[in-house]
Amino acid sequence: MEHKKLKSFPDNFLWGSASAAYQVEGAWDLDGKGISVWDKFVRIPGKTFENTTGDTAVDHYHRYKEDVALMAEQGLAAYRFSIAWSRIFPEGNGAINQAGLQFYDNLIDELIKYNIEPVVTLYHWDIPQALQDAYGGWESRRVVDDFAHYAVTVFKHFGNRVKYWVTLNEQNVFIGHGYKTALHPPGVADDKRMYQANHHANLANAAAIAAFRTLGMNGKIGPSFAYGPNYSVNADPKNVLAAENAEEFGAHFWLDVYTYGEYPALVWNWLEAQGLAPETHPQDTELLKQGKPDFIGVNYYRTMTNAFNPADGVGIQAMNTNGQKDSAKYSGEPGVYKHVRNEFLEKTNWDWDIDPTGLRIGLRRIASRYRLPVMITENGLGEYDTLTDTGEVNDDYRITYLHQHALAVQQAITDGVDVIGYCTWSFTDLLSWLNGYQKRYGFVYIDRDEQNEKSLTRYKKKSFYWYKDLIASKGATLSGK
Ligand code: BGP
Repeated sequence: MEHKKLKSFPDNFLWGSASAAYQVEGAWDLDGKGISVWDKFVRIPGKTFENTTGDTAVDHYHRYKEDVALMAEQGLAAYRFSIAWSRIFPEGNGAINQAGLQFYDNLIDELIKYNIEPVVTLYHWDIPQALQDAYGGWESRRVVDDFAHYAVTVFKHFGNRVKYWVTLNEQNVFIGHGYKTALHPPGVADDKRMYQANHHANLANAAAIAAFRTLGMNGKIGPSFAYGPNYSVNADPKNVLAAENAEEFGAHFWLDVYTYGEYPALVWNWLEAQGLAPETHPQDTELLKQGKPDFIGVNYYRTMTNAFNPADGVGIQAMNTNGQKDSAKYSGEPGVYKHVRNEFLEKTNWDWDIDPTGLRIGLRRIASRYRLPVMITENGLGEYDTLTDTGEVNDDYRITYLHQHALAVQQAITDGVDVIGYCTWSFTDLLSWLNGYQKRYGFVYIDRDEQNEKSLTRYKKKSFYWYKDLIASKGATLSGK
């Protein structure tokens, strides 16, 4: 629908930006921090682009005051960041590391000093290695209690200052890459183990939210989901069916559990037939139903386009982690769907389709099926940036991308979707898990690359000023009204 006039963004809209502990902090073994699975994984040669690590990352651990001052200068209303579980519990459970709490106390206090709302993610992929060693991390039910205990600890400690919490970041990605493609730790490729680990993550998510309710926390909580809405390549019914399969397996399979405490029957039935359904306990459904979130966090980067895939069809194929356009191959799930090229969309140099309308479509689908508010917890463009001799980065491509996506959010709000915030990915440049430092997302350029930490100096990009103006206008500059 084409609206004659777009609704204004709400006054309390959270204009934000986001990061994750491993990607920005550095200080991987400082001040009592334990080792996480990523600290170990990146040390296996060939796992990341040019063997990059987050050992120093962009040194946010030591430079958080400078970074928060830049956020304040930009006028950010919210900053989403994650707590490194192994900074608080170096062994995953047991003794608390006070220095870990202190770091996040300092960061939160600094944000509040400038009226920036902290949005805190409990888990952005960095489970303590000690729990991986002790019982296989997400593959054991024991993780549910340990995660809930960690969550309760940080709720109690920071809850007087933090009102927005994200439980798990992109469960679909850390489980998929951890246990199917083997691209993330623990580097397993086994569907049966994947669905079991995923079930435990569902329980952990629900246990954290249930504890949040029991404690009577004053705030809102929800998971962040990597949502790539699915299209059919054309109107051939067998391709439309494949696209619906992709939406069931790629979205409802998680979002239904978060919202309704139940797996979608269609996927569950398929998993049972394949012998892949996870082992469950009779009391699981009761716990899952206690995990209903206050909002759904959406991390949106792209849509996926689908076609029929026969039972002996294509499976997992190579991703593009080197920034050479057209080097990615399209993956699929044999007998279910396969992803294909969308000829209507441009791609980034990392082969991600650029599709602002897809964000509007995704928001509407969530509103329609789940009837919950949405916080966009990530959206951004990963691209090469060039720092000029005069210290400028003219990232007009990023401005265009963000402008079009923020406008799609405004259109979705006008359609009737309850969107409570928009966090770009990311505030500063940071480590891209598998793509090193050359795939940049930030408003703030960081002087470092894969080979060399260089000066780590911060430079404001052109997009920094664009977002500053957008926030100051409360979004009015988007549609020119
Ligand atoms: C999301 C993650 C982020 C971030 C982003 C960009 O999946 O939650 O942590 O990395 O994607 O992805 P990438 O770094 O692979 O380009």
